Amino acid sequence: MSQTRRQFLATGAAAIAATALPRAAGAATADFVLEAKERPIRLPGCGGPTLAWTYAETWPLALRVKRRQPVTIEFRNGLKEHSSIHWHGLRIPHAMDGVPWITQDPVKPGDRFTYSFAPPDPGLFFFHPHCDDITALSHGLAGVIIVEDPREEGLFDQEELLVLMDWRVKDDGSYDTITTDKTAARAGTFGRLRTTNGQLAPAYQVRPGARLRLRCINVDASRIPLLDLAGAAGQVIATDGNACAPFPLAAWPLGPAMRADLALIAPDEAEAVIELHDVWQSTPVVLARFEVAGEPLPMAGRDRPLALPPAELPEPDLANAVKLELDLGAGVTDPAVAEFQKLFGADEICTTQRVFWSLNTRAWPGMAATGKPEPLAVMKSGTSYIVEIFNGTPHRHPMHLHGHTFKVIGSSKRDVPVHWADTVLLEPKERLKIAFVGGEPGDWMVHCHIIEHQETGMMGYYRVA
Ligand SMILES: [Cu+2]
Repeated sequence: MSQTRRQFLATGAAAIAATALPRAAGAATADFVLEAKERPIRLPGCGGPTLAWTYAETWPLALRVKRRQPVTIEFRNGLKEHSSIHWHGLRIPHAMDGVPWITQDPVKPGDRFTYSFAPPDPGLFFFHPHCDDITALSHGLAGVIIVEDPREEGLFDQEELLVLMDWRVKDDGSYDTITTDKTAARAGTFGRLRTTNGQLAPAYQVRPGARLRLRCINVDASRIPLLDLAGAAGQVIATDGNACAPFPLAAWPLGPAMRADLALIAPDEAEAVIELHDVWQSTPVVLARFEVAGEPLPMAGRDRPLALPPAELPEPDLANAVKLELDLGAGVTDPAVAEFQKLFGADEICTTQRVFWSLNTRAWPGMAATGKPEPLAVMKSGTSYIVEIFNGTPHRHPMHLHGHTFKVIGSSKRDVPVHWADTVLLEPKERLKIAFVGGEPGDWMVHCHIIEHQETGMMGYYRVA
């Protein structure tokens, strides 16, 4: 690696590190301390502050950890409601999965809980609470965690983390309507202010010929952008953080909680501009800009393929897999919900208040200390499964499975490349197959990541025995 290339790499890394919480010092022994509380932030174009819920003084927050290295993260709950942290996409022990009443007791206001795990897979992951998510996520209570892998060192000259989120705010910075029954029963509520890293289409400088990695994550509760690039050709090199056989980027959908790593080589012309677009509408929305400037990087870097080392995940045995079905439904009234909720007592924030959606004709009643519904299916650890998901609704649903990374192996409607994921988008009337190996024993949530769908019935769990 040339001196210029190395210096440039260091600059790129520093830009990301600036958003990470400092390692805890003093009394705490955890590697990171995350204190969830209300903090005022300034959003672009707003006349006043927005009272966000954040885990740290910076938003967005990005933690960097190392693959297979134990990490401890102390969560302090400075909110007025109980909470927990779900580590979305990380294949970590069940007791660390962060779902109140299912994997741990809720962390009460003023209390603490220490998460500890050694992340097994490299990539870009997500963390957030798992009750009252529509309030929490709409107020920004989310973070990202990047798991570094020594196999990836030196593959790129520069990387940028791009955290996409709509803010449901008015011009004065105060909150707009977070949810309505009408939108919860359809595509979800959309925010007016579309941001990338909390800014309007932020600009980054890149050198001519630079090998650029864009780690994109959608932390929004509803929006599904179609990612595309203008000014350079891009490849998708990782899906939900997991390396894939690179494929050309062309209107790749990034549903809530989904991630995509894009790779490209910056053009040679100084003053060229590359833009990351959402091409869902006929007029693209610019999500970020990359301005080419400075001395060109050596030609030698451009011949290597833009790819990551292959993912190292449990490979499902497709020939001998047990087959299951998961039907996504709309407009269901499930009398079992009301019956179940009689058990619940006073915990409101985990309770399903309205039912618009279902999985296998059952609506999720919520989480409670006093019990839970039966699982969607019982699986065996180490056995391979193929789940055929059918979306019988007129809306799209990004479906997430906790604690497992699955392989998307086919669709009835789209030419979807085989890829690893923990969240997969289903188009209306689409049948899609995923395959995976039953993981650690425990109850693992399955749900839509359009949060208003999740919180109005579209959730359940698989029990791995
Ligand atoms: Cu949904």
